Amino acid sequence: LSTSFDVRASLPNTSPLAAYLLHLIAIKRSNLCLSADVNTTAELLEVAEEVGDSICLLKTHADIINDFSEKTVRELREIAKRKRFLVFEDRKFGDIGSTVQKQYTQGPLSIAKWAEITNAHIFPGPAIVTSLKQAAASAIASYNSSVNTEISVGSPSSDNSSEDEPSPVNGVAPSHGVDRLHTSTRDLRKSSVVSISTTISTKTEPISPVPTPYIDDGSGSASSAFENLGSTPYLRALLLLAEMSSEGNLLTGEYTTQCVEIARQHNDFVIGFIAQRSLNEQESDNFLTMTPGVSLPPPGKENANMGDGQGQQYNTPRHVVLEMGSDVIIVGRGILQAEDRAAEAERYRTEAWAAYERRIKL
Ligand code: UP6
Repeated sequence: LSTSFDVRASLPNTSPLAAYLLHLIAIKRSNLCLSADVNTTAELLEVAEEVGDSICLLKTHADIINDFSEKTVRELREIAKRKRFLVFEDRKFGDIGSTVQKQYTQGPLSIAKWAEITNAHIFPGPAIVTSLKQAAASAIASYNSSVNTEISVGSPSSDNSSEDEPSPVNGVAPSHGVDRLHTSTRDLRKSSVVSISTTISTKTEPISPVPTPYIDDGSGSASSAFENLGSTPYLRALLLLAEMSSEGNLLTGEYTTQCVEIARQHNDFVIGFIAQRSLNEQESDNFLTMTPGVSLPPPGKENANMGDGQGQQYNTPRHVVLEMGSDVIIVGRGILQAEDRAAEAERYRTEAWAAYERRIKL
C-alpha cells in the first residue's frame, strides 16, 4: 500500500497496459476516473473536453448513449489522445464465454475496438476471463494487421474508406475491422494459443504533449514526461468486479476471494478490480483497485449519511484511498452535476492525490 505508482509500474509482473496507466497516473498526478454517465455523444465529448486534463481514465456506459456511433468513438479517441487519458467501458460482462466474446467485439458497440479497459463479473466462472482475453488478443491482431495493411496499400484515401471511419491509429476502421475480426477469430481458433503479451503494439503515434499546469512537480517538464511515456499503446485489459458499492450487494466473502484467485491466474490480462478496498494481499499482487461510490459531501454536511436513494452508497476520496488502500476513485454525479465541472474534477483529483501521497508516506 505504501509503494508509489511509479515503482509499481516497474515491478516485474506488471502488464504493459497496467504499467502505462500507472505511469500516466504518476505524470498527471491524477488517480481520478470520471464516470461519464451521459445520454448523448455531444454531452460525452463536452465533459471529456472539460475534465480531460484532470483524469487518468474516462469511464463510459456506451449503452446509455442514445446516438452512439462511429463518430462518438472517433471523437472520444481524439480527445483521449490529446488530453492523455484511457477509456474504460463499464460493460460488466456476465455471460458464457462464447456470448461475451461477441458482445465485446461485435454489434453496434464493438467495445474491444475503442476501449482499452472493460470489466466483468465472475459469477459465470473463470471462462469469462479467458474468453475475453482471447477476444482481446484477436482485436489487437486485427488492429495490427489493419495498420500493416495501411502501410502496404498506402494512405487511407487510396481505398474506399468513408470520411467517418476512424483512422487506423485511433481504432479499427468499422467495416474493414469487423471483417478482419472474423478472420482473426478463425485464425485464433486454429492457432489456439495467443499470448497478449506478445502483441504489444510498437506502432505509436507522434507525441503531442499536453501542457497541463499541475503536472509539473519540479522534476522536469510535463512534456518531457509525456515523451518518455510515449503514445497510448493499442492494448486491452480487464477489471474484475470483486465488490460493489450498492447496498445489500452479494459480492462479498468467498466470492471476492475467488475473484482475486482468478485474477492472479490471468494477471497478464486482468489488471485489477472494481472494489471498495485494496485486495492486494500476496507479495506478488500488483492489482489496481478502482472504487466507485465516491463523492465529496457539500460543505457543512460532512457527517451526512450519503446515498442516492437508489442503493448507491458513497464514501469520500480520503476514506477510499487513504484508509481502504484503493488506487483510483471513480466519480460520476459528484462531478457531472457540478456547475463548474472542470473545477469540481480538480477538487476530486486534488483530494484523491493528497490521500495517495499521505498513504505512500505512511
Ligand atoms: N458502479 C457503481 N458501483 C459499483 C460498480 N459500478 O456505482 O459497484 C458504477 C455505476 C456508475 C458509477 O454504474 O456508472 O459507477 C457511479 O456513479 P455515481 O458516482 O454517479 O454514483
